[in-house]
Order: sequence, then C-alpha cells, then structure tokens
Amino acid sequence: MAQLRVVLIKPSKYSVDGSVERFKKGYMPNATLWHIASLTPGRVGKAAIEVITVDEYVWQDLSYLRWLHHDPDVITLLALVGVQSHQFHRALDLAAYARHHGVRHCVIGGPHPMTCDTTSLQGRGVSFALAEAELIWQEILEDAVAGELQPVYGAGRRWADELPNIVINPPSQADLARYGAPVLGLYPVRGCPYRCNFCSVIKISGRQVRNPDIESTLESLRRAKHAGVKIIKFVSDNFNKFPQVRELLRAMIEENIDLPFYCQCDTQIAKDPELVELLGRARCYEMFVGVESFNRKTLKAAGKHHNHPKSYAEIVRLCNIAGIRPHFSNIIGFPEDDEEEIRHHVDVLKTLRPRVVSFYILTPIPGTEQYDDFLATGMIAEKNLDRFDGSCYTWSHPKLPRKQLEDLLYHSYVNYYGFLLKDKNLPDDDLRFATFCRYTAGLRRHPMAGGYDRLKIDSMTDYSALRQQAYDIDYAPLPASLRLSVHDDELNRRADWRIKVHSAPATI
Ligand code: B12
Ligand code: SF4
Repeated sequence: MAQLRVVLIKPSKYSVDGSVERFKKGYMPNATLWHIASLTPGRVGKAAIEVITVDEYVWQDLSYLRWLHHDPDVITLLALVGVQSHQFHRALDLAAYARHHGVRHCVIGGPHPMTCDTTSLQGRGVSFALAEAELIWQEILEDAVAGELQPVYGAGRRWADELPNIVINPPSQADLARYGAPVLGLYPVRGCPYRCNFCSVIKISGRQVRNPDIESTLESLRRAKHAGVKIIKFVSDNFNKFPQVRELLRAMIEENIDLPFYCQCDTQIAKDPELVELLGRARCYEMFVGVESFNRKTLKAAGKHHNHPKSYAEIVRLCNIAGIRPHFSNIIGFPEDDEEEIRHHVDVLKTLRPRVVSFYILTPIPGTEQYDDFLATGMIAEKNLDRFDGSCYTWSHPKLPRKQLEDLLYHSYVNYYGFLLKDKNLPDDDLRFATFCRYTAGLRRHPMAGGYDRLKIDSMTDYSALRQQAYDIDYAPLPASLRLSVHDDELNRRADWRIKVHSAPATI
C-alpha cells in the first residue's frame, strides 16, 4: 500500500547578512502549520498519510532536510506553508533543494503566492497554491498520490464562500518546547471589512468576514488545554467584527475553558464597552489594536478612516478596567512622517500609557494597493543585490533615509519601554515584557521578529546554485500584485454591504 509523507514547512527568511534566520526559542508555534496539518486526512484513497511539521525558525540543526531527500518507500509531498513575501526566497530555495534531491512534488502556498503574480516561476517543477487551503489542499494531496501535481492550484478563486468546521490538533509537548511558552495560534474567524491600503490581510482573507462554527473552535480549545497549551493567540485580525464573538466568549465562560488568550480588534472597540468586559471575563489577557498613527490626515491617506485618535484613550481605559493589557501597534514612516512627527508620536503614547506597544516601519507589502501606488510612482525599486533580507525590493521614503528610520524604530522601543520601566509597580508580566523589548531593541533587533536568541547555521549562498539551476534566477523578480477574480470581487462586495449596516461612524 502506498504511503504519502506530507512534509509541511513554514520557511524562515534570509537576514540582511544572508543567514537563515533561526532562533533558540520561538515566540509562538506558527498557526499555519497546525492548521494545515489538521486539514490533512489520515488517508487519501488507499494511501495512508504521515504528516511532518517543521517551523524552520526554531529548528536548531539541519536534520529536517533529510525529509527533503527522495525516499523510495514513500511518496513525498513538500508543502511550504504560510509563505509571506519576505519568506518567498527561502521557500523557493527549499523547493529547489527538494527537487535537486529527488522529491517530485513541491508546492508553495500562503500570503505571497495568493496575492502576487508567480507566472514567471511557474511550470519549472514547483507548484503554486493561489487559494485558501480549504479549497485546494485535498486536490493537491490526491494529485501527489496519483503521481503528478498541477503547476498552479486555485487560480481564479482565492476564497471559499463558507469555511468547513475544522478542529485544530495541537502541537506535541516536544514541539511546544521549541517556544518561549506553550502557546497555540488559532484562527476562529478571518477577513476584515475595512480597506486600509497598506494591509494585505484583505487580499489574503478578503473583506467578507467568515468563520467555522463556534463548536469547532471550542473543540480546538479543549484539545489545546488537554495537550498542555497554556496560552491561546487568536490570530484573527478583527475579533470585534466577528458576528458570533459573544456566543463564543459566553460558551468559553460557561464551560470554564479558562485559557488566557490574546486577540486583535480594530479601534472601533472603543464604542463597545460591553464586549471588552466580556472579553475580560473570558480571560482575554491582551488586546492588540492597530492604532498606527495619531495623525488623522495620515490615517485617511492610508485608507484607515475608522481610526479616530481621540478614541484611543478610551480603549486603554476599557481594557484596564477589564483586566486586559492594551497592545497598541504603531507604524512609523508613513510617507507624511518626519523625525519630529515620530518622536511626537512616542510622547503622545506615553500620555495614554498602553501596557504593550509595538512599532513597525512601514513596508509596502506586495499585493496591496499601497505597494501598487508606490511602484507606479517609482518609490519601489529592484533591490541592490549586495544587500539581502528576504525581500527582493527596496522602497525609498520621501523624507527619511532607511538608516534614520531604523534608528527611530529602535529609539521608539527603547524610549517607550524605558518610560514604562520607571514605574516601580509594574505587574510582573509587564515588567518581563518591557525588559525584553527594551533590551532587544537596544541591540537593534526587532522584538516582534518571532523569537529569542539568534542562531546562525546556514546562509543563502549555500542554496543559490540550486536556485539558479531550478528557476534560472539569482533572485525572485520584483513582485507584481495579482488581481482579484470576479468571484472574489463579488465576495468583497458583500462586505461593503455589511460594513454600511454594522459600522456607524465613530462619535468619540
Ligand atoms: C500571527 C501573525 C504574526 C506572528 C507570527 C507568529 C508565528 N510564529 O507564526 C508575529 C507577531 C510574530 C508576526 C510577525 C510578523 N508579521 Co505577521 N501576521 C500574523 C497574522 C496576524 C496571522 C497569520 C496566521 O497565523 N494566520 C493563520 C493561518 C492559518 O493562515 P495563513 O497562513 O494565511 O494560511 C491560509 C492561507 O494562506 C492558505 N495557505 C497557507 N499556506 C498554504 C500552503 C498550501 C500548500 C496551501 C494549499 C494553502 C496555504 O491556507 C491557509 C488556510 O486558509 C497575519 C495576518 C493574516 N491574517 O494573515 C500577519 C501577517 C502574516 N504578518 C505580516 C508581516 C509583514 C509580519 C512581519 C514582517 C511584521 C514586521 N514588520 O516585523 C513579522 C515577520 C515575522 C516573521 N518571523 O514571520 C503580513 C505578511 C504580508 C505578506 N504578504 O507577506 C501579514 C499578512 C499582516 C499584514 N497586515 O499584511 N506575524
Ligand atoms: S483594520 Fe486592520 S486588518 Fe482590517 S484592513 Fe485595516 S489594517 Fe487590515
């Protein structure tokens, strides 16, 4: 009887110095790995399926590459999952490595191939998945067993109208031990009705909010608890636009699920004190909110019309009452920003005092409207090949050179957390996190990079010959955004209707 070995790898990325980014401990298990592992059936036809999961960021040796060598006893399918734009080169290289070592079935899926044109790389022995796994994974598995993958899966339709009721099987204790804490990422709802022009979430998951039923999420939580998971991260982008959120939270309280969890909300949560209170009762310990900027003009230019800086203080207040750490996420380097504006931003944050903040330098993400605009106006260029950090393009800020933006990023972290650390009554968890952020940023490393303690084992030069051989390129070409299909456009239009009905303009 045939056996199919499915090797799921979440690829890392190349750092600026060319090394493969690896950590001694990861921040949290990658949610995509466990999501797709749980979507994989025990068998396809007569073939039994064995699933292997690898989060490359936390693998401290190269032993996993053995699964990328031909094994005559099994059919191997290598799936590079959750591939973001900055991980795309690494994904291409791992597929080239596997092809070189006799693995015939390789597929790359996730945000980058879903939102960017991969045509020039197609038909060279590596397949691309352009749609949600729920729509095409079964077909890929069947084709692997039948002997031949198609060059492309899911062209013409990125999103399912309805999601299956998938239950996530948690990582083993050995897998959980690779991370700073036993955390699991769950995705109980996806999509966001807004149109922020810098955000690729609406291109990856769409603007129509969709979810599996509540019972499947509850069952994922039960299994996680049973497996020793201590913290849940709901990686859904917009928990307060989840129509059944109250139902889920009440069920969690009633059943005493009792797992502390993190979630993400948009700033309109300021108008929903009752939901914040319910979140707190269900054991939400941290709420991530994309505040981005305090400048309303900047927010409008970014298409983030629903953010009203005057309402930010209310979010902090509501969270503090509910026992939730407000986490304000900030973007520095919007085209309108200059140094004074960014320094002023940190000063305003200090007056609001959210217990957690994160800063990101604006990076136009391929697939988004902002990327297309910047490309059209010449702000994005093919990368200088003497510098490499996983992406294959650079963009120039109209006012701030890259080095100055990076200085300001680390300065913002050090300055804000230095300010918090002056408080002698900081709760233990906040103290630990603030110390970590200030220390990491002091070393000019991004605290949200995905792990702790860097390890260097291998580098992009170890793989470049294979990349040349497989695709005849030194680097992936400058990405171009993929247009939405008629079907996906139609699904988004339904979101337009929803947003009008459910989201009145902010009054705060
Ligand atoms: C959680 C998260 C993080 C966590 C990651 C933790 C971890 N260990 O995974 C943290 C906080 C560390 C993080 C950091 C960053 N992140 Co982040 N993050 C997310 C978030 C909110 C959820 C991702 C997730 O888990 N999704 C759940 C899984 C199940 O969904 P999925 O991966 O999309 O998979 C589905 C499909 O893509 C498809 N699919 C995926 N793989 C495959 C494979 C095959 C074969 C098939 C058929 C289908 C398929 O099917 C799946 C199920 O439908 C997304 C936003 C979003 N909603 O996508 C941003 C997002 C992925 N992050 C993003 C970015 C830019 C970053 C940072 C670079 C930010 C920064 N400047 O520092 C860093 C990079 C760090 C790193 N090492 O990767 C961008 C990526 C953009 C892009 N197109 O490349 C996103 C989309 C956010 C955005 N606003 O645009 N992030
Ligand atoms: S509100 Fe957040 S998830 Fe929604 S489009 Fe804007 S940035 Fe993206």
